[in-house]
Amino acid sequence: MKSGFVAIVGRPNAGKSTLLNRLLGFKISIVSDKPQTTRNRILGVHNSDQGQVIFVDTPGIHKPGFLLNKRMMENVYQAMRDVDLLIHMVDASESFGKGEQFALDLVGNSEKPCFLLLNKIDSINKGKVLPMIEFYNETGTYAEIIPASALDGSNVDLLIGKIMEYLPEGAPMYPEDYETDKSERFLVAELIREKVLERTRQELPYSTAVQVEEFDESRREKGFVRITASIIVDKPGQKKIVIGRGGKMIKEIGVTARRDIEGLLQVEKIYLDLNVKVLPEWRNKHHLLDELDIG
Ligand SMILES: Nc1nc2c(ncn2[C@@H]2O[C@H](COP(=O)(O)OP(=O)(O)O)[C@@H](O)[C@H]2O)c(=O)[nH]1
Ligand SMILES: [Mg+2]
Repeated sequence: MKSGFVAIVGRPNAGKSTLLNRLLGFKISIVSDKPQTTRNRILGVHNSDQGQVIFVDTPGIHKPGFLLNKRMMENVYQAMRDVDLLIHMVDASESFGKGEQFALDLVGNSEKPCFLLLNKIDSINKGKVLPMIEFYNETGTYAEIIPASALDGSNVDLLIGKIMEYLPEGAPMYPEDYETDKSERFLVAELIREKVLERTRQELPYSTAVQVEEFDESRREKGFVRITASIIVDKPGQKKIVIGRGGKMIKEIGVTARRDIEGLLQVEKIYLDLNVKVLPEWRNKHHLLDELDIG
């Protein structure tokens, strides 16, 4: 049996969280078309006849500005130190630039074996794939180069097969029913944040956090859970946007989040109480980041 840790790293928006969800077969890490969606390290456990792979989803590799971003990058470095194998994910539909070079150097300097996953091949001209493989092959950084699509699942089985070849022999580290290191509370907050990200633009996605204040599961056996959560923003103007005209936006966020949370917790009905709080400069304050369990 094989057993080991694999970190999924790469630029923001490469598709890392989409891949983690695909590998596990259910949604554990939120996904959006905005960069810097993932802020924490998120463990997801994959079991098969061949062994156990513990995948670590990470924030996108970027140059940090706020304290939040420094902590996000600290998560990337730590994940890279702690694992047996790295998967560097690249969005193959984007042209190579400075940001990608930065990521390439970062994984190139690591002593861990590293795979390159050329993602989003569903969205590009097939003729572009071979030259990209050649380009990355010449860097000498990668043990394997795999074109794939996290979205439609192409070559994801192949990826798992290759991972198994590189992982050490060993007994599983986690029991078979252990899915993630994150609490339901954390996952609930993330699902709500995902709904905010879907509906906002520019600065707002970056300056939003979600905190679950109350998680009342005293009636869970009967199929009801009551959750109170705050959507945290940086400025009063942002609060107005999140609430929306006549409360329209926050209502939509609530309706869509509730559906997902019902699926996550496998209960019939969630009562979701949402409010919006302004916490200026939360992204630069250690105690708030700790309290919000971010980074
Ligand atoms: N066409 C296409 N889109 C993808 C693929 N993988 C991810 N995406 C999209 O890319 C965006 C970023 O995905 P996400 O998983 O959040 O990226 P992350 O920031 O690296 O975690 C989302 O809009 C995804 O739906 C893929 O294989 N093909
Ligand atoms: Mg992500």
